[in-house]
Amino acid sequence: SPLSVQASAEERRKNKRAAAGNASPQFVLVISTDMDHIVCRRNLLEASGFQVIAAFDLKRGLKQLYDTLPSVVLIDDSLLFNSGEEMRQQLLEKTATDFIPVIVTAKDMNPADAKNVYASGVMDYIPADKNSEEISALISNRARFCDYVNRAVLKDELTGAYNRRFLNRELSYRLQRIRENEHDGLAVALIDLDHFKQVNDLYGHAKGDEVLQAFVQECGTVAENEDILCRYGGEEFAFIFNRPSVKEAQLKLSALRVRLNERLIDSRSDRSVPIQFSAGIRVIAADEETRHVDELISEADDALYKAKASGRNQDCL
Ligand code: GH3
Ligand code: MG
Ligand code: MG
Ligand code: MG
Repeated sequence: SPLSVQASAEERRKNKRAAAGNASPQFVLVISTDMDHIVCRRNLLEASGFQVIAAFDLKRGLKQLYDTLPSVVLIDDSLLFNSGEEMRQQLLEKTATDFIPVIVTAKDMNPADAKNVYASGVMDYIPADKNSEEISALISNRARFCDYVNRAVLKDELTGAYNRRFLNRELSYRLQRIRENEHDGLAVALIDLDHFKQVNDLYGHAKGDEVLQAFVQECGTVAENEDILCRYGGEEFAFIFNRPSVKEAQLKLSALRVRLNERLIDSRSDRSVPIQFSAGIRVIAADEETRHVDELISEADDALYKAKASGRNQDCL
């Protein structure tokens, strides 16, 4: 089919997630019953560097929306407004949550409809035959907005690690994929820096901030492709490892300990102290009946508490 998309959904999401950090291809989801319209938009958008994902009805469009997190959704007004209230709400809620602009195209523009279209949460309402250069520029503009906002909303400003909002979103997505048997499982390490208050007390808050940044940098050196570090809050982090192996998680954490030990807070000072941490590891196997993100985190937190109670600077299960 001329509309087949080569990259898998997983691949597209990966790109999309990377886009929260760097420039990478942006996806436009075109939902339309009109094959000619889709082909025409696809040619236009691909020429501008976008990748196009197509769906012929709202049901399939919704599936693509969840799987690929596009930067813009372009949809026929007839599909958005005649496919049933429930699916329309689902599209509008999901795009609002992920800050994905929705552009509605209409074959016959009715100015009287515009108010209702905008009131529903749609960002742009345009004629389907609008000049193609103008459409390209509009879509680039909206895609930029989407990526900018997502970056601002999903990353922690101090350290550049992902934030808790991203953690919740990413973990629930992965748990869902595990339930659908499309994911091999994962491990989460909940990490809390040891005696961090002392770091602030000894060196000042600014130095404490630097330590948090250094910690995140070192985590980057042990992370593999799909591993993700999130700042959970304060001096607590969640490291998501993409394989359900306790052993691998432990190996990465000990590699991290070695790196941190070599990187003292202030090597010129005789009061130098190494950055140490305690961690609680929770593994979710592919066949486990996984539950809610909160439960997963809370179990990792229990293990973290054990590590603290057992003398810190160690991991527990
Ligand atoms: P332990 O976890 O080993 O029990 O001891 P702790 O000293 O780390 O204990 P606690 O969790 O109570 O203290 C965490 C400290 O981290 C308190 C807070 O001032 C500091 N902190 C949290 N966020 C930041 C931050 O963004 N920058 C700096 N500099 N300090 C922070
Ligand atoms: Mg803490
Ligand atoms: Mg604490
Ligand atoms: Mg602490």
